[in-house]
Amino acid sequence: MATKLVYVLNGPNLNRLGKREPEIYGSQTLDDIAAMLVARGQALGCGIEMRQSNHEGHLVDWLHEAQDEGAHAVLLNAGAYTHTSVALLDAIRAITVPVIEVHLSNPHTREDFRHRSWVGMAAKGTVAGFGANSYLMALEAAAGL
Ligand code: DHK
Repeated sequence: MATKLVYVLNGPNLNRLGKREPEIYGSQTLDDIAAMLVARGQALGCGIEMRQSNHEGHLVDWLHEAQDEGAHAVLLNAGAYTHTSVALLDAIRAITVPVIEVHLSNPHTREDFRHRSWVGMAAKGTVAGFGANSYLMALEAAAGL
């Protein structure tokens, strides 16, 4: 089975997972999630390229890179940039690789300012509210695209 390359891009503050508001985001670290994704990816025939940055432009650059590297799909948890970044919306529209929006929490049950998602306006779909499992569910969906 040919390996499908899946970029998993994580935005601001997600490097603090495990320590950051665990009642909202859970106790698993981003490294824990990466390990889960790599293991599930092996079963699904997907190679995982895991990245995190607190800087918006890095996420834009990595979306372009995913296209240039021939990625099969991108999982994107843009953190708070989800709710603010027209640049990310434009970057998703600038590539043809399908992007799946991922969130640990369910932003729609939280503050009003989290209800708008610029990422979601261009994403293929969204998985939110299942903690670290949101990433695994999104990977299953990506593998099936
Ligand atoms: C992560 C964040 O950092 C927040 O800014 C989003 C998202 C929700 C998450 O649930 O993974 O509002």
